[in-house]
Amino acid sequence: MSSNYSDSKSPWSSITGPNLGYVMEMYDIYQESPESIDPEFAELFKQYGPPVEPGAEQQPAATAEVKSDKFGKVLGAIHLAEAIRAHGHLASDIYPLKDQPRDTERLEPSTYGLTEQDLKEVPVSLLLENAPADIKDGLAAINYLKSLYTEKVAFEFSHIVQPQERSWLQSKIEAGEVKPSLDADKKKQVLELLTRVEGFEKFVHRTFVGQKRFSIEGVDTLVVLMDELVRLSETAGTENIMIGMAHRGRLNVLTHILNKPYEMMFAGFAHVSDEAFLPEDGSLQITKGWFGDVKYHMGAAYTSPKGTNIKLAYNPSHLEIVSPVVAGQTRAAQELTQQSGLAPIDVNKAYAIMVHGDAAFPGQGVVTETLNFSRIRGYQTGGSIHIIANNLIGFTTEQYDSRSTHYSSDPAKGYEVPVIHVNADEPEEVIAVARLAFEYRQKFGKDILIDLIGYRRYGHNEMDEPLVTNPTMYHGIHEHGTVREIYGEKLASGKVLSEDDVKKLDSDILSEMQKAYDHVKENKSDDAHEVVIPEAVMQGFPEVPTGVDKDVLTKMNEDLLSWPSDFSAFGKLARILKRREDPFNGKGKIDWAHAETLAFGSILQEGNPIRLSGQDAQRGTFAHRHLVLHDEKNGNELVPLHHISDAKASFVVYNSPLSEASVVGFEYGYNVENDKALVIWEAQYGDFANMAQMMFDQFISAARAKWGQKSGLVMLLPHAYEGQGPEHSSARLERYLQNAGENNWTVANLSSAANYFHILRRQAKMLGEESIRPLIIVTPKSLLRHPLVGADVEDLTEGNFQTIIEQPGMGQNTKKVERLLFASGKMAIDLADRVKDGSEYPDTHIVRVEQLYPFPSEKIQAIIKRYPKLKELAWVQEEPKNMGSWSFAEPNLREIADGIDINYYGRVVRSSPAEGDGEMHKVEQARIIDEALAKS
Ligand SMILES: Cc1ncc(C[n+]2csc(CCOP(=O)(O)OP(=O)(O)O)c2C)c(N)n1
Repeated sequence: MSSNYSDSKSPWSSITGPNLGYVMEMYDIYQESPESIDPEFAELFKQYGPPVEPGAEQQPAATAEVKSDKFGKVLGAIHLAEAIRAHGHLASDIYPLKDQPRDTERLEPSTYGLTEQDLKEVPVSLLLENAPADIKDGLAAINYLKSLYTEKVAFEFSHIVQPQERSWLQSKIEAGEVKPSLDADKKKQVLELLTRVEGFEKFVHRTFVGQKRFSIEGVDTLVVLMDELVRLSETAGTENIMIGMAHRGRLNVLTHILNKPYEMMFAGFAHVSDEAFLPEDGSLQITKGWFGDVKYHMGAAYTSPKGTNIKLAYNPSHLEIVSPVVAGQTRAAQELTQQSGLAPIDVNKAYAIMVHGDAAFPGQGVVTETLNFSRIRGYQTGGSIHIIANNLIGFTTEQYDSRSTHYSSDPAKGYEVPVIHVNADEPEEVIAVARLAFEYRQKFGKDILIDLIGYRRYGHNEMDEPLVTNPTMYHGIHEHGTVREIYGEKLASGKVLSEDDVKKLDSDILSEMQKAYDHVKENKSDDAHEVVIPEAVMQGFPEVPTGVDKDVLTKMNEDLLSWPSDFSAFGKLARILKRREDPFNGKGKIDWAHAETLAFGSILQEGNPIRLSGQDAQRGTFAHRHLVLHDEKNGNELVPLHHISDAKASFVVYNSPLSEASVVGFEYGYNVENDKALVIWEAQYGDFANMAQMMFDQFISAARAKWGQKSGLVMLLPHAYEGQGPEHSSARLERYLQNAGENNWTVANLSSAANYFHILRRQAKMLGEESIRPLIIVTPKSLLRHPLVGADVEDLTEGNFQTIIEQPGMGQNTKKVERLLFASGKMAIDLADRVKDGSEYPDTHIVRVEQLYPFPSEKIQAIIKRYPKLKELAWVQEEPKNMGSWSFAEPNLREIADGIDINYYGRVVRSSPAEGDGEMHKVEQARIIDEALAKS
């Protein structure tokens, strides 16, 4: 067979690298049995002979030609090179303690039947594109690849689907761009930063003995990494960096990334007010609640001299839960919402840095929920930079008890996130990795993960003795030098600094800290600063008119129903929606969804953007909403709310991914960042909200009291007992009422579309005000289209939100009424259905409690006073007695009952919220109504 490969017409001339390897493999098979390969290939081999590496004629004689009997060796070398790229990470030197096995077997030439001599004979260009000039043969190429893929940085990116991304990463790595390249000045800066990082921990350790700080020591280079990202962001003109992180190293990040002065930090440890030490230039902003939180949960916002805003999100103890919140904050910072239509997004304006723990990352599902946002249109932010501050331990639990994956970072691979592992003892490599990650995000707009592998110098907190539970690991740690020591020695031996300079840097920084603490002691005010509940929170929002001018509503309704002539709406839906003209012509009622759309339109006209999300939120779980119409012929989307006159702000409605925790967190974060936006999350059914329980407990209900963080988030929780079983009946209202306090949120269970219209508008008017608070609305299912719930146009043009509604027609004769029944939502409508005009129940009056919290005591008291013969106040509810609103309402009623009997009508105490059987439900519901309306 010919071995003259220089024929320029050869089809092989344009085939390189792994593809060439494949062709060679085919050729090997062809030689054995020509008929077993693709006939087209066989024909080419017949005509042109075996493949050749391109440009072989320019190679030195030794490598210009590959004898066909060497194909096996060449193939082996190509496989070896690919193995280094794909599996080099398993053999890499990324563990500072060197306590993990390095799997080098598949990187040995012998595994592929190769000797060093064989490798020397393999042409470089078969193994490496654009090889550096000093790489002269295949052996040198393999060693070069090993130096890139198996030393202090390791890469995993073969799981990425897009070839452009893979080859971009490969070319960056193989061009040596992820190798240290710092000049002497930068090296000195890095040492100074590391000295500060370590010095801060040392200073606190010995000055505030026994106080928890969740020391960063062992992953000190986390600060170096974040500092580099900040610098890169400043150069790129990024406006906002949103950081989410847990306890580990947080105080150090606050100090050295958000520039919270040492004085403020030490004042916190000394339990004295830190206010006096807040920088006067306004560069640092910190909010505080009146009830407070521990120092390693507090956030801050810092504006760097170059104008980049860096925000560290306030954070509960619940690991990883802040990730989606930060994603939502980031998205809000990227969107332009002050014009009608969709909100355009500029992902270069902001990005998130999410710092994770190595045990929490694979353990907490909210991490993958958040990763899943990365390419979903309503939630993506053009890529977050994830960092695992990997100390190889969680509390006392070692990796083998923590996860089933090889790396902590492995869940990210399912989301096509490139993973870079880096030895945390190597600050220069860490900086190189930061640069690659930043550039990758800018280029591909996708998440990337840096697994910063170090160790934890102390126990979980500094009082723990880790030798008790993790002796082997900690014997190793006790013998291991600190990152600063190792780097200081390196700079000294490289003559960048003298040993004395290194020592002096350390002592100078410690004395700077001592001075700062002396300053605190000299200037401390003895009274720990007391933050009081803001007046506006306690007062509540005034009753403001929320009606909308009839002409405005009429025009809006027309706009909403005037679709472009070339838009083909689904016929049946079009007919249903066109019926929305009727109430404006004096026929029929405005139903729940119609009222909602009109409220949204009016809010947009008043300048507040709206973002609504939830599972199937566009159509609505109960096929009632239809805020996005789909052209039946081509699937094009039409959002009628984008076409109303005079809208001044954006409107978006997204079908969310099927998750609650992360979506609620995201919407919460969005709303914190854009406080003028009406942000609404809707549960598919109300009780699914308990999948996001920690968002309600840790953020939505408590964030203001803990951190002074305001929120106007609206949550719609479908609820009602309609015989659909335990999981589709109750929104677990009791949970929200149990957490109610200090006017932290509004909880409503509504029975009227008009009232829904007004409460949404009232909420929009509160946005950006001191009195803002989240709003939880228990929303209907069958009541969505119920005639007793629908509104007339006039109900929307006048008035405001009604915290209570008296049953029309009842309670007329004040001298006869002996019983006052209270009910909310569907229960109130069931009662209304039964009593009709009320004429058969002269001794009874029904009051619908629309707003449960804050409880409308004054209004109820006024009604009680109206009826001198009252003998009974009765709470009627559909939920079991230990659920729903009874336990909350009872003490509130007792306070104003003035001795009148208080009774309960509803289901008995149960462990499950509703019957599984629809017929049983009907019997039970009828019993409650019968008993509640039994005449005395
Ligand atoms: C949701 C949740 N569960 C349990 C804890 C208690 N806890 C605090 S830190 C910790 C270990 C975390 O390990 P890792 O994620 O590796 O972070 P590290 O502390 O090692 O930095 C645990 C279990 C918590 N804070 N949050």
